Amino acid sequence: MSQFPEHFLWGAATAAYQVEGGFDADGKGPSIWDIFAHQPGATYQGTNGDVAVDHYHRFREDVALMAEMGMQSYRFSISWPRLLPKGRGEVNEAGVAFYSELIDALLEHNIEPMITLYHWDLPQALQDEGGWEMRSTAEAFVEYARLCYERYGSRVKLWATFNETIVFIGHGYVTGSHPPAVKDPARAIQACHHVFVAHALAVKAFRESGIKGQIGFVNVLQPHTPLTDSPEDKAAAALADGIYTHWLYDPVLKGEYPAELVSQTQALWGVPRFAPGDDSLLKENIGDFIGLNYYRRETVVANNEETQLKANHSGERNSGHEFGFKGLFKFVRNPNGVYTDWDWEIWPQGLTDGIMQIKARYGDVPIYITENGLGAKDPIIDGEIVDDARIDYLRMHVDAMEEAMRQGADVRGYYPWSFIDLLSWLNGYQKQYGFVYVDHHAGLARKRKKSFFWYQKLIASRGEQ
Ligand code: BGP
Repeated sequence: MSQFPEHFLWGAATAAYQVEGGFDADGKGPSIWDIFAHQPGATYQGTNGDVAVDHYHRFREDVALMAEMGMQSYRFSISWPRLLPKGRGEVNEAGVAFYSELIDALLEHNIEPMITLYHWDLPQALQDEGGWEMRSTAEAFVEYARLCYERYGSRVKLWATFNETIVFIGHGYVTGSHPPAVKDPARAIQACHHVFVAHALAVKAFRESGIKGQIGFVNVLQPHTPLTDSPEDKAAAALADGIYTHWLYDPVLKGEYPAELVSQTQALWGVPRFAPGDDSLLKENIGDFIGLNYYRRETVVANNEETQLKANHSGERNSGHEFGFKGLFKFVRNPNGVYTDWDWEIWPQGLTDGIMQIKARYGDVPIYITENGLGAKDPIIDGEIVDDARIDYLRMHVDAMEEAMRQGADVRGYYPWSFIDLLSWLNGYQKQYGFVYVDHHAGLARKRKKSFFWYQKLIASRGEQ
């Protein structure tokens, strides 16, 4: 029997920089991604989000497609510098109006908006002042959050503050592959702390605003399995889990850092500096839900080799994916694993296990699966986009999510990544995730893929199909 209750939300997700385009339209200020992606060699073949898939101008057409597919909710992010070009202060009313019209269009089609306030496009003006390393950025974030509550709060019930700390902090301050392209774990730890402070301040402001809704945090869910049973590999996998999961979930779900892990890693990157009052701020402002983005697991070994932080951005299998920190852990290929062209292991069981681990550690926190999907170069046969591999991937993960619900997890919605083909941050437009194809050789025309019709049936049958 289906585990999906009537109020379960079947949705899909996107993020501003990846779909909107209009990067300098109607008074928008530059974000760190606008600047970064224009630097030679920063992204795969120099792709950027200047135009993206032009959702900024075509959102009505896109919302009509969402409605046709039967989507009940749409997770999208707001571009902070579209609303506040300098990050704080003067409001760009044209930017405010864009999201206002988008929200109205969604509601006209009975599609519940879920807003992500921060999906990585920090106003460049704030980066120029030091970005997330400065506590003042957390204060500017709350000003921005309040503006969004004020303008959209009467119409929007579901809110998330941040998307995936591990990615924008990890890549922004450790691997250096995202802006601001720093490679210094100690700076990462402090920037990350200011993100938690910003989250807590925004949760507090949300509750003060009286909005009748829920606010949460979105994190990557990435299980780590040791390659062998050796105590070294097991310890390396546990450490990777601790860093990827506990370090980033505990502060927003328990209001504190995992003490044991903090002392274990102190010699490597120090400890976050707290300002007076941070302790109680974090503890008193736990969000209402957690959003989980699940794509893959990693197989882990202990690592004494030099640090290597290379990822596959070309979509050619086995093209130099080597990711490991000296003395900590290294990700290796699972010899029995099934992989995507970008060397991500497909492991649906990890979604069930991961959800159950969250429940075991944090209790009955409501969960939304805020991202899940397959990045692939979709086959086109006789003009049709026959993305059977995506359908298989999503079907297996819907089953895995349902299994966690059967085991008692409170999962309230599912948002595959992504509604439409869009810009993959470092992999260009060739890594497709959408239900809707975008033809870059035909004026960005939209076309329904095979998975569009599959998801339409899945929603109509409430997960049965
Ligand atoms: C998540 C991000 C998304 C999206 C997705 C797929 O980390 O929240 O914005 O891009 O991953 O990743 P990629 O585009 O690198 O394949």
